[in-house]
Amino acid sequence: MPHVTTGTRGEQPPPHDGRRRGAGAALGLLVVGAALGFGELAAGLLRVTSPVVTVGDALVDNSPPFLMSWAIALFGTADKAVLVTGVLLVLVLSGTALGVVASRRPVAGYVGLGLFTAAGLTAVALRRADDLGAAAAVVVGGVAGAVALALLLRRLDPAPSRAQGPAAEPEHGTDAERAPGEGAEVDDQDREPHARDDAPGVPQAGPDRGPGRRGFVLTAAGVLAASGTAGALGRALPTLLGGSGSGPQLSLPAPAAPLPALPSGADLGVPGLAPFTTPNTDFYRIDTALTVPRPDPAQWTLRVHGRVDRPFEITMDELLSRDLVEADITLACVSNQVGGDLVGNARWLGFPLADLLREAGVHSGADQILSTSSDGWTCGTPTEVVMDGRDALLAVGMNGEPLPHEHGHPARLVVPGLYGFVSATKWVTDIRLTRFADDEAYWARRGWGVRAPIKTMSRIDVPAPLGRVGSGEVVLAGVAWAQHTGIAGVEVRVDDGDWWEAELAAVPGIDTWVQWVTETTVDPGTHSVEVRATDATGFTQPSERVDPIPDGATGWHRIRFTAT
Ligand SMILES: Nc1nc2c(c(=O)[nH]1)N[C@H]1C(S)=C(S)[C@@H](COP(=O)(O)O)O[C@H]1N2
Ligand SMILES: [Mo]
Repeated sequence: MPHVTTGTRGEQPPPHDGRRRGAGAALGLLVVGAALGFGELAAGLLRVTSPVVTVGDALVDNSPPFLMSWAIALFGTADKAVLVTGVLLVLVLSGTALGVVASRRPVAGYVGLGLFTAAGLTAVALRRADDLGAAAAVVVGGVAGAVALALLLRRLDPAPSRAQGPAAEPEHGTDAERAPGEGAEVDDQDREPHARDDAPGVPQAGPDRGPGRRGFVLTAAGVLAASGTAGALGRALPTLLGGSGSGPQLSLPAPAAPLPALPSGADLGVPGLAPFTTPNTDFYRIDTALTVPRPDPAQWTLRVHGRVDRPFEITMDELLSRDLVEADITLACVSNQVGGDLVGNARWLGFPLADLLREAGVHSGADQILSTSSDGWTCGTPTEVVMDGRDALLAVGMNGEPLPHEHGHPARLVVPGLYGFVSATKWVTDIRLTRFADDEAYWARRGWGVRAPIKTMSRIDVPAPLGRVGSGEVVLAGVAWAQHTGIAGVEVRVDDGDWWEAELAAVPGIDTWVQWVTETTVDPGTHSVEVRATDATGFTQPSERVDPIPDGATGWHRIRFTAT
């Protein structure tokens, strides 16, 4: 138990600003921790979105497009981690400030907490206006913060009466009303030995109050433990309560007409080359959700409505009892840079989206399928594309398993040939037929394309960029894609020499990527490789480098490697 012995016996203690600030900062952090922990617990109990996530979501949704593009460009798929870190940093900084101020002016602490709570409620209103539970979780967090603040302030500032003797010992509650000028007395806690010496034999505190500093530390430890437990419990509750926490539990029916196995030779098995089928656990993940939504399959419904003759709603049981089909489809993200890995291939199981829409009877003129996820993300897909006979799916399975939570469990859309942001709604719960003239989806509103077919693209996987290989015979390999068009050829050149045709692996159809491979001989030294694909329409990838925004990157992928 450290004792601070500055100041001499009998002197008025000088105000120890640094120490007071330190205690205040700790207090502020504990208060923020209590608010977060109990907010998390309330969210877990009420089965609603955690306040932190709601705030993060609201930030994502309401940040200006240039900021989002910048964040995606700069941080890629780490953008979420960066955002969460940023939110936590802001909380730590403002919590510290709140504590320092509150240690002098308790009222300001409560006002600050009120502002936090108001910010949380604003986020709820912006993001899930109809969600009273989410609002309640925010309020619970705010109240917990206030309770922690009251408890800690009491301990932080136990001694205004000491100099005056026990008769003047105030009720703890009045601490909060002390005038700011009296803040210097905070330091009395540090001077416990002196205070004690100054009034020997005088009972220092009520039975509930330890010596000041010790009392503060004990209370702080108590608040920390309670908040930590509450937070951990809140986080664990969804898993403990709902069966869906531990992993998708759906049992999928077999497809009514199973696809044949992949053609032999679809996967060349070249070390370092992306496998033809991307394992679910390696599949790229892109979405705006800070925490993975986990709609309960038992409660899940998909509503199909809008400009249709027969709006309806379908449950998961009804969906699974239908004749499901399989399709091999390569998904690609519009944000993928030339050479990037925001692309993956899977065998999807689902119900044909066109059939579903036909049941509803789509009005002519309803040129946009506006789909919405359980967390409110929206996506606009051209109706004519989905209805043109391609394997657009309302998918429930991915590579023989229920959709992983990260990839849209229990149901998502997959449309071959369109970038994910205009076609691949995960956690889909609502499909409304509308017109592009009437409604703008999430990314369209932020300046991205409206109709965004995937651009013909190719990538070099082997050698790895800046990789080292032995000189002599060198294997070059990669993938190329032009979904729903098909790849006709892939050309490669080394050190800006002549182009030559690479060998293409087998494919199950025109909706997947294709592996390519070729060989060359190189001298020791550094070399470049470049690749370009030509699709089945005869169109060859242009060399011109174009940024992903608004509707996909172009350019030839070029890497350097060293032969030794
Ligand atoms: N609900 C929801 N679905 C979404 C998105 C999203 O932000 N929210 N992002 C889309 C984008 S931009 C892409 S590229 C694909 C990625 O799907 P994946 O994460 O399964 O690879 O999901 C699409 N579906
Ligand atoms: Mo995307």
